[in-house]
Amino acid sequence: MTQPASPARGWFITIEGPEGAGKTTQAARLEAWLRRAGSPVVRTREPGGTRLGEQIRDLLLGGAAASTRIDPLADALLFNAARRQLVAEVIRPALDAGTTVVCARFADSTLAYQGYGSGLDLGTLRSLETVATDGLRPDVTILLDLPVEVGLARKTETIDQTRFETDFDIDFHRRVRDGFIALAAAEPGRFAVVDAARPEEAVWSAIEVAVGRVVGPPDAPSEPDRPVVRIQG
Ligand code: ATM
Repeated sequence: MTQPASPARGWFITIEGPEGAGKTTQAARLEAWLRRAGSPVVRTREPGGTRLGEQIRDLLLGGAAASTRIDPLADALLFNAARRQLVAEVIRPALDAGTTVVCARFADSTLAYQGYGSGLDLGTLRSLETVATDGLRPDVTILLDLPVEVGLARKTETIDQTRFETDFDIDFHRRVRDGFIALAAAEPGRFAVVDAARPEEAVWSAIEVAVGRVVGPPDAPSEPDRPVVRIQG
């Protein structure tokens, strides 16, 4: 990764990855770590994070969705509708106020799932993303990568399965994983790829290093004129 110039707003950090990668757990640890550093933080997720977004999440992932064959473009539009509301209501105001935002999943998930997974045109999806986000992009994206079999096995041990685990085959999930890896390879300055098959503590250590290189360690919060340094992913 290359350290991006300090934004004249809060940092926007996203955590991406396939199912069972531990995004929620690691996002919570990152939030706590940033708070200890004295940084105001908002942690949120996609789809969701607003009242409307959580309703859309329910539509897309709840019980009713299991009995509906949802068209991939309808999927993409609904994920982007939730994204739009989250950007407008939560993310943009927080960033403008100097607050760091940690978001579990963002637009890369649509490219990976509806693009690489379901086969929608990536250019179309990028256009939708730009409309939904007004071009807002994360400063740092942590990709928690792990073999699909490992991630799906972790999910079958839990009760929070969605149609993505029950209705989509293993090849779909392999395409999603490969898609995330391709997205990371195309933007090495934004992405840090972390091996999420390792124990939680080791995964956290890698995230701490990757984010710390960009925003500064907890005892040295970033300053607006921090010099840009070159770092390894
Ligand atoms: P989790 O937030 O629990 O990871 O579930 C959200 C699901 O929505 C996830 N499912 N699986 N597997 C991925 C899917 N999703 C998309 O397909 N496109 C998107 O744009 C987003 C944000 C999520």
